Amino acid sequence: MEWFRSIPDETHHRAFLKDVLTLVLDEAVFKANRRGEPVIRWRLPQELLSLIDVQTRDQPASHEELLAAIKATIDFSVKTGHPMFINQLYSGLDPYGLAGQWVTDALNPSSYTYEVAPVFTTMEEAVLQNMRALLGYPDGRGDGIFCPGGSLANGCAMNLARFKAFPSVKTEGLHGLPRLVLFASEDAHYSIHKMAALEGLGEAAVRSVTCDSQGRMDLKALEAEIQVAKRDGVHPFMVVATAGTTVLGALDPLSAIADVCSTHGLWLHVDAAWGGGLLFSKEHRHLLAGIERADSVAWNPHKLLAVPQQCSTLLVRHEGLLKACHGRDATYLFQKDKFYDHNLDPGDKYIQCGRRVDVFKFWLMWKGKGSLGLGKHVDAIMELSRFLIEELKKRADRFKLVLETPNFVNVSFWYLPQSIRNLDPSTQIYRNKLQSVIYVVLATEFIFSKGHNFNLQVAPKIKEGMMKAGTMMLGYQPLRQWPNFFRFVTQNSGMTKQDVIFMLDEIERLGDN
Ligand code: ABU
Repeated sequence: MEWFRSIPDETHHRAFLKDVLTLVLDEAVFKANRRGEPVIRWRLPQELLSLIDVQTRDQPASHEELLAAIKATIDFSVKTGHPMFINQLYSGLDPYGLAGQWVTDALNPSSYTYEVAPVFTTMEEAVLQNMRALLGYPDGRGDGIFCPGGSLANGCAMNLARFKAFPSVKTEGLHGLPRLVLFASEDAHYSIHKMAALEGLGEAAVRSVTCDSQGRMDLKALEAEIQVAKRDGVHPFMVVATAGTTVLGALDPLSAIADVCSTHGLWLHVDAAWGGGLLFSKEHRHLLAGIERADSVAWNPHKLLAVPQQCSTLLVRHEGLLKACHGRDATYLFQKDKFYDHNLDPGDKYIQCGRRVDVFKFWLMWKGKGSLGLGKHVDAIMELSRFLIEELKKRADRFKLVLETPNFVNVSFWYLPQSIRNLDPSTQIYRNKLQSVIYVVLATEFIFSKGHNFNLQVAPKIKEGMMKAGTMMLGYQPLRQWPNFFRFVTQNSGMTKQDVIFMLDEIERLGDN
């Protein structure tokens, strides 16, 4: 087989691409995501190496070999569009989104100048403006960028907030600046610490604010931390509020935090990477009340709105600040004497130079469903999680909610296997602890002391069972004082109530095996 040249030879290239497309549609899009098909065919790396030849070689592979490798890659990859992929803050497979991804990839643009990406740079500005309008910025004014993930969106916001307070930081770095600190809740995303380290603030610059019983930033604790910082002689410059914490899905009280920020002259950044999509829902958007007062907002449409990975944005109230903070005027790209208005080139307000286009898949979904359709998508997911809460309450002898009344999509819960439930009811441990969280801790210890093969942890064992059976993927984690619990999150509005029941039944089946 002759090697493929990069200028398309229509006969050969078309035949190959058609074969690949058929394979992808059959194996990765439709069949793969049917109920009853495995979410994953779990294999260890050594087994995978015997199934897929991952080495690249001097000699070209034949088309048949390539098609076989593509099929194996699909077979042994996780089917994130499957209704039972409920593991992470992304899932679902949207046909418009996928089509948008394909069109983008076929055109292979880099979105820094109007001349190489006229349609996409224009669409980016329109979509960012419409997102700002949804936030509640007057007429959608302000600025914004697409980011390579929510962590970098948060990092850019921190950099902007610091630049606004101390513009000299761009040229002089940290020299001569006071010790800067910012505030984020103890459940804020870990990127805040990462970015503080990356940006020379240091992890210790992030003052952790305790959460209330629902996982929301505690306002009294925030005020107290600000006072401590001022007493310490350090310089507070920013508060990071979270609209949808990763584990509990908590929504910080944004209006009240905005009041605190305005009293103390602090930049308010809202990390709405997860919760931002609520703004499309007429029924639920009130949960983000106060977001319109933020100086900046990180919002990932690839999360709640199920846009294909990756689609992250940073929206900013202050016009011109991104360019002032990030700009470098590289003359080989951003010539001022272009034959068109050079202000159409968005590239210099970004940190990256070359940049993949993430707007088109989102634009196509928004266009194809309308704001109303995206709102219905959010409503359907919220309804599903309310249904799960009811089901968990019906099974209260077997499941225990971590938060009794979560108000976003996340539903966190423990499963109490039969071996725990069958504790002798006459014992003190049973009588005292059945209804309490402590019970779960004691119960896992009890299992361990009895030599049950639960490796001290119920959730990891059930997780292993579901992945090896391929029936579903559901995440778990510990949080603060709580031992491992399951976290239900979905972004797949194709998931049904029957799927939720299947999930609970499957946990019971695996947990009692
Ligand atoms: N910030 C990425 C979220 C990962 C997850 O919790 O699924």
